[in-house]
Amino acid sequence: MLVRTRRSGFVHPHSSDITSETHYRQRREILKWAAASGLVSLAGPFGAAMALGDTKAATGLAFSPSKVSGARSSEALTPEEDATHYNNFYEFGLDKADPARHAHSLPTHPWTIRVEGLVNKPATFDIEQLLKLSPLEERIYRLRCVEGWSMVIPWLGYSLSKLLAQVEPLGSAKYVEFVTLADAKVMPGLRSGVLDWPYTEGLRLDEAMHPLTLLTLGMYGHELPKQNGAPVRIVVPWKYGFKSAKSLVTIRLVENMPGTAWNKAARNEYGFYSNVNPDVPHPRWSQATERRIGEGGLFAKRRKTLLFNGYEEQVGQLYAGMDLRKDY
Ligand SMILES: Nc1nc2c(c(=O)[nH]1)N[C@H]1C(S)=C(S)[C@@H](COP(=O)(O)O)O[C@H]1N2
Ligand SMILES: [Mo]
Repeated sequence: MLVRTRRSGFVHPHSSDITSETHYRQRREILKWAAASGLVSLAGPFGAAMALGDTKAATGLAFSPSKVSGARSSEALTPEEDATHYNNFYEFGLDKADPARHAHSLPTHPWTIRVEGLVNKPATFDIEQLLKLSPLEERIYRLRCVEGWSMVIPWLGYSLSKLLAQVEPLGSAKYVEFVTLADAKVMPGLRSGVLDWPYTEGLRLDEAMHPLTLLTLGMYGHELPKQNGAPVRIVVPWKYGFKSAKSLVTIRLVENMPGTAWNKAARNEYGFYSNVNPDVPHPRWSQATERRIGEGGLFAKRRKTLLFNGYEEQVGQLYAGMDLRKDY
């Protein structure tokens, strides 16, 4: 548990939760950012709870419209409790409750991410370096899972393009491959053969460079919970949730379209692009509507799914001239 001191307002680790000095500094960076941006004070009575990493508060919190990007301000945030207890992270089990139950075993500090492949300056970054690279922004994005549910989550991060610019992609780089951690010692889910581990994903380079593609280090005003892909993940809001790979260890720029975990597992069900599209059904179910997690469970009215998850205006151009039924 973390405690807040009256003098500085900073959060110090309690003796029961002494983590490494780096971990502590990383937390402090995120909290400093949250305070500086007014996030904590804006959050009013929820602020302290958010800063303390309490997963129960912040329900339906209304942020000032100027902070909203990528989601209509009329949409309520998904309660943090739901966003952190209804997860897909197959490395920790197949049940939605498994990641919250088991991901505590994931050691996230120290952590480095390697950016390599067809680049001028391959480099390894630790989390502190990532935090220094660019100010964190809050991006409220819808996340639409291919299974037919969605959430609205306030992520903290910055455009992946800022990281990619650091390594200077070569002209021959056409795709970006994301490789996530696969450590059987801490990930009980690796015993299951549902996917070919490590979980990998990919984007076309122009998709990866699109400003909406978020290198994500936090959510709800604090660092990412482990079940949500700590310490660093990708969020691609116009694509099905599985494109948003968690707990990244390598980002590789490549010439050819990379294989992806779900495409390898079921080629006819999950294509490379995986853009949210109400008109292209999954072979086993419709994608026309979705259930918003936190809205009255199974009895809540389903919402209409929007093309590109509602981000058509921003990303539609990337697919001009493509047949989205063929390139699903
Ligand atoms: N490494 C890894 N990343 C992953 C997954 C996974 O199983 N392993 N599941 C994906 C799926 S299907 C979804 S819907 C989102 C869920 O993200 P969230 O739990 O933060 O909402 O993570 C994606 N990223
Ligand atoms: Mo998903």
